[in-house]
This record gives sequence, structure tokens and C-alpha cells, in this order.
Amino acid sequence: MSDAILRYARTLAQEAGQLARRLRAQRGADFVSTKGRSDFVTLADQNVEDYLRAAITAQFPNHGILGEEYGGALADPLWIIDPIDGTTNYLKGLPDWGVCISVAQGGKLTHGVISCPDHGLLASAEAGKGAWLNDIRMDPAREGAIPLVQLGFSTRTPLAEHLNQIERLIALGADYRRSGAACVGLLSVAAGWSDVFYERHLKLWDAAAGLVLVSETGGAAHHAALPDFYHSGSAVLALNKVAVRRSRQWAAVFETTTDPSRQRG
Ligand code: LIP
Repeated sequence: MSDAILRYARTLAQEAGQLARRLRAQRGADFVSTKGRSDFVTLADQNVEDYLRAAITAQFPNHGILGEEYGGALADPLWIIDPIDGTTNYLKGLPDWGVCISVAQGGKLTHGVISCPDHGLLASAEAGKGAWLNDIRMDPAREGAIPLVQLGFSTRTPLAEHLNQIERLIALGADYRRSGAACVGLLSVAAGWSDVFYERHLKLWDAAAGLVLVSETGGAAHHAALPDFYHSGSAVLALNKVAVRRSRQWAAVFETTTDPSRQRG
């Protein structure tokens, strides 16, 4: 079933990405509404999640589903979906957004797929079997150049903390980017285009697919255990296979921990 899950998730992510692009092209006056400060939802988020839920249930009726728009409960196996991660980018017509599908089995993330249709990218990974970008095996082994950090921020967290992190990164001689989509930041680390990803508070569906990609390309990620991540969200620190050699240094920059027993929500 494992291969079938990955194949099906890849197909769904691609189909859902094209659906999101069509819906954006046809958008009417009621396309966007706000969920909170700087937090938007579109009819596409809802329609894409409807599509994904129906397709998953049709193929795997006994599997659980957790999604950003309609929630859900922990189950095993559990499909975790973010219909459009990077909603603001999607809305504005910027390409940094993705359809994120992951599967957890036995309390572990086993499959992750991210479709970034405006970039023509499909990233996928299965635990223990590696990661692919389109049809090419992902291997981010790159040394040298300036350390590049994907640094996420949202108004759910203190601005002063974010600014202090930027100051520490610059003092360290690193550079940073803020994509506005966790899935793009995590894909960037898995692909070796960036070294580190950090965001102080993410929801499980924002990060789950990208975490599998990072793990399957030799990197490491630090976050709350899945049940806590599901209930309260979590800080996420992800390091590619090169940066992982200095994980304590990176953890210190973000005042987080790489000690699994002390992961905070
Ligand atoms: C987004 C995340 C991003 C975070 C934004 C937002 P959404 O997810 O991908 O990392 O900074 O606040 O949560 O809401 O676009 O699916």
C-alpha cells in the first residue's frame, strides 16, 4: 500500500494544483475572505480541500483526514492536507505557494508531497525510500557560499523576536529569505537551495509534507511531537544534510532546542 499512497498523493497534489490555478484565473468578487490579521482564505482553499478529501476518502475510506480548512482528528493512517500553503502569495499571483499532502502512520510521517504549480515543481518523498523533485532524485550535498536561511514569520508570534533573529543571522554572516510559505521554505532546504528553515509557530499541515522531504534528503528537523504539533502548533527548525553538522549553533540562533525531550509546542 505504501507505494500506492505515494503515487496517489502525487497525482492528487498535481490535480489540486491545477484546480487552484484555474480557480484563481476565474476568481470573482467573493473569492477572498479573512480568517484573522494577515490571514486570508479563498474559495480555492475550500474547493481544493473538498476535492482532496473526496478523492482520499474514495480511495482509502478507512483513513483519517486532517485539513487546514475543515480540521479533523488524529487517526492512523492520517492524511494531513494544506490545500494552499502560502495563500497570500497565491492570491497576489506570486509563485511561492503549494498544495501539501502528507501521510502519518504509526505516529510517524511516512509520505510527503508538495506541488508548486506556478514553478512547475512536484516534490515527493516516502520514508526510507528517498525524495524526488519532478523525476530527479533530490540530493542537496552542497558546501560553501553564504549560509542561507528561510526564515518564516507570522503575526501569531512576537515581531521583536523575529527582528532579533534577523540581527543574529546577519551578525553570523548568514543571509535570509522569507517566502511566506512554509512548504516552499522546507522544499528549499530539502533541495539544498537553502541551508536552514525556521519559523516560530506553524500548524502541522503547513510543515508535515516538507518535513518528510528534509528527512529523506539527509537533513534533520526539530519540532514538537506530532500530537502536540496537531493540538498547539510548533516551532520548526529544519537543517539540510550539511547544516545538520552545526545544529546546536543554528538552534542557538533561534533560541530553540535540538534536544528531542525539550521540543516545545
Ligand atoms: C502560511 C505558512 C507561512 C506562515 C504564514 C501562513 P497558509 O500558511 O506557510 O509559513 O508564515 O503565516 O501560516 O496560511 O498560507 O496556509
